Amino acid sequence: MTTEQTHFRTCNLCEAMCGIVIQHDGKKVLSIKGDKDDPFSKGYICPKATALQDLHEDPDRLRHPIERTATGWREISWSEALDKVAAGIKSIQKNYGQNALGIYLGNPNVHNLGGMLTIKHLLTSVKTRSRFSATSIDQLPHHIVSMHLFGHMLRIPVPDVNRTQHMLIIGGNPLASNGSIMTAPNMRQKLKDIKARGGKVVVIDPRRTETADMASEHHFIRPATDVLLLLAMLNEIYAQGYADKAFSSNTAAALAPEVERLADFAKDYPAEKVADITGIAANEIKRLAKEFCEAKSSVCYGRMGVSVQEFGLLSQYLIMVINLVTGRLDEVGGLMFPNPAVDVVNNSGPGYLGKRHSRVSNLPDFNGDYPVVAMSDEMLVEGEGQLKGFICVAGNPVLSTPNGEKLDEAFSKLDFMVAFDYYVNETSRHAHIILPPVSPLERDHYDLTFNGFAVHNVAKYSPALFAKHKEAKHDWQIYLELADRLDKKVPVATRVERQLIKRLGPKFMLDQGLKRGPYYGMTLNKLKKHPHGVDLGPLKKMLPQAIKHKDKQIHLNMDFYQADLERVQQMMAQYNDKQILLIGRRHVRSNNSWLHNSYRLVKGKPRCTLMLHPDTAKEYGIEDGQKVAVTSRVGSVTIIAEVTDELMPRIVSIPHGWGHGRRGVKQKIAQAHAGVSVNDLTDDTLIDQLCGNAAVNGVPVQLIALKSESGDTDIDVVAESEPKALSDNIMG
Ligand SMILES: Nc1nc2c(c(=O)[nH]1)N[C@H]1C(S)=C(S)[C@@H](COP(=O)(O)OP(=O)(O)OC[C@H]3O[C@@H](n4cnc5c(=O)[nH]c(N)nc54)[C@H](O)[C@@H]3O)O[C@H]1N2
Ligand SMILES: Nc1nc2c(c(=O)[nH]1)N[C@H]1C(S)=C(S)[C@@H](COP(=O)(O)OP(=O)(O)OC[C@H]3O[C@@H](n4cnc5c(=O)[nH]c(N)nc54)[C@H](O)[C@@H]3O)O[C@H]1N2
Ligand code: SF4
Ligand SMILES: [Mo]
Repeated sequence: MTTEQTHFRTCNLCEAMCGIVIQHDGKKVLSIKGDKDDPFSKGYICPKATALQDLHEDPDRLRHPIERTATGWREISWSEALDKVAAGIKSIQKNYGQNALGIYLGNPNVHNLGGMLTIKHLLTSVKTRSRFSATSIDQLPHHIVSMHLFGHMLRIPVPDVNRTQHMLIIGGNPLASNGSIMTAPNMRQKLKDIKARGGKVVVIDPRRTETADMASEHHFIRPATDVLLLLAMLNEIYAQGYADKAFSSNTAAALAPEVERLADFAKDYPAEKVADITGIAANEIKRLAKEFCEAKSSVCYGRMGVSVQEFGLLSQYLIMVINLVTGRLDEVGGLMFPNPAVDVVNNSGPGYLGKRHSRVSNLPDFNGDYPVVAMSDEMLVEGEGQLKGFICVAGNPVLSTPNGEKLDEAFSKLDFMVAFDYYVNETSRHAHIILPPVSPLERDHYDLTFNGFAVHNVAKYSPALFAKHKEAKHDWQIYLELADRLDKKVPVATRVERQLIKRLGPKFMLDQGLKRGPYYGMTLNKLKKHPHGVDLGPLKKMLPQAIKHKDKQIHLNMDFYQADLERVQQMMAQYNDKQILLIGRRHVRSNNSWLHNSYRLVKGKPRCTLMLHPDTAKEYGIEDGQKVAVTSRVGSVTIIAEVTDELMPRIVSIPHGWGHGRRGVKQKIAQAHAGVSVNDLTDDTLIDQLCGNAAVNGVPVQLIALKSESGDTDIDVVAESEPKALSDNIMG
């Protein structure tokens, strides 16, 4: 007889680290609820938490390795699969060179304890320099700013939301996303609390989002013009004399030798000059700056909308600089450095930009990864170094990176591809072999990354809820078993580490990290005794010791950023305020491209719609519910219009992660709610040239209203390219 039991864990689906309580009978999940005793999330969860059950039980989720044959997929044993993958990789590298093998690491890697701790073994064993990751369509600017200023790419300060009196949110929608580079469950309550204690929340966004709706104030802004708003604010901060006042009382600015030079940085950008382009009136910009400076405490925070656009890096730099010169960095209620129990900063390299450049598009690498926008050309353009083989680890770049159709085609031409994934999705359908890991409920969890971005210091460990099937494998086991097959001659230390991990599981490394961390007496055993987690207190002042530069000073690296103002000038000179621009959107029931196979999450009104303002709709003869062809330089999609004054006129929005109608996908529920992929419109040549980050917000598009009878047959959203059968290729 099975009895009902209770299990506590931390949800690993997004960055918020919510505590959950799972009732189960030893085999099946009975319910998933918020854990009221979790010191961090205090009972809050979002609707995605229940998807952990759906994912675990999903009949479409792969439980065995599969191989593509001329007649379809067939299950194969792990040893056969790993042998074939190793042979495939070796053959590519022998025939075309070490770097002819590409590898892409998707977002879920950073939500995976075992994966994070062991990925280096996979990377060192495949030895390729052709590495890519989701970072370059996401938080790359945050890493570069922190690397420059504080000496480490992961030394990223976060808003002290629990204590601030004024929060200026630029291009973030934490009510849908549950926060990012700001691990902060229940942002609705946190923002309510700011207002309740007499503070203010200001949102700058081309869409009146869920977050904007509950803010004290919201301003529309034309996409990718935030850099102008930020320059004008910086200019005002000096013009109104706030910067000088801040320096005298503030330690962080005193640590930045170049700070005086900032007085001139934005002098050519008075509010009057940027008002028309941004869409925010000059007197409003002046007021925004004044109120930010006069609040008892304040913090400026920018996320996807400001990072993943043409001026993402310069904008994130300006956000940091504004916090610095107004005395908000490393201050209670400002931008503060978390102090996680496992100090990832001290256990990893600081990062570097532009050591190498991509072969075809000549874009800089960051910390060994080339930008994702370079990926398809590296496969399609012939010549020495052309990618012929590929490993996709927990990612779906066909749906998640710009010019998805081109990438789709590129993958279909590879000689060999392997995907480590739960599903046959839009990307892994091109693989010759798919290696599926265990479900999140079958593994131990600790957030190595997101504790480093948490707005309150905590440590929480979750053991696996269910034992995995004896033949199933963790991601870390897949990495190590492949590494063993690929490089037999490894240094003794590496061999010993691999043996230890195999024997003890990667959690022994977590234990070491906890013991070496900043909290005396912290061990894995201690965390096991506290199933709800351990409260390590509010954020504390961390400067100057948080700085990783040897001289313990903040390096503003001004010349590098100042040079980018030339591009800003060009943008202003050529600006066309009539252009329709496309931006993205997130919904609380969606998670990038991969939770659409949970019926609970996709049911209801279709969410993959084109949002546009009534005036824009009228101008193009578009009615609510009508089909619209949206076209960009790279492609077209047909999508249903959702007319709403949430959007700024001339700005349209489509969420990413949809487009499951491509042939060969095997996720029944997702296919029945297919939608279209916005990344069939986003452009791999539209980038932030300062760092190579993708620019998916602010994409120029054209709109055409379609008569209902024209349907979507004239715009083909189903990929033409069918993957080559494995037997046609090197394994045959
Ligand atoms: N236009 C536009 N594009 C965007 C964005 C946007 O805002 N607009 N957002 C961007 C951002 S911020 C991100 S992070 C990227 C995400 O882009 P990706 O990381 O490329 O894509 P995901 O949709 O997260 O796909 C994750 C895949 O990993 C698999 N998976 C999940 N968990 C595990 C696991 O534990 N192990 C393994 N092996 N596989 C697993 C899932 O089945 C899924 O197929 O998308 C980016 N793309
Ligand atoms: N439910 C859900 N939660 C998620 C995810 C998900 O897919 N679904 N993905 C997770 C991931 S990987 C990430 S990185 C985070 C992202 O977390 P957020 O950055 O908070 O997420 P978004 O909803 O993309 O918010 C970006 C906002 O920027 C606005 N915007 C677009 N262009 C511009 C612009 O040019 N300027 C300004 N000022 N604003 C602009 C958009 O309208 C949008 O409201 O969310 C994470 N959480
Ligand atoms: S907010 Fe994120 S961590 Fe919290 S329950 Fe939802 S998906 Fe899980
Ligand atoms: Mo992301």
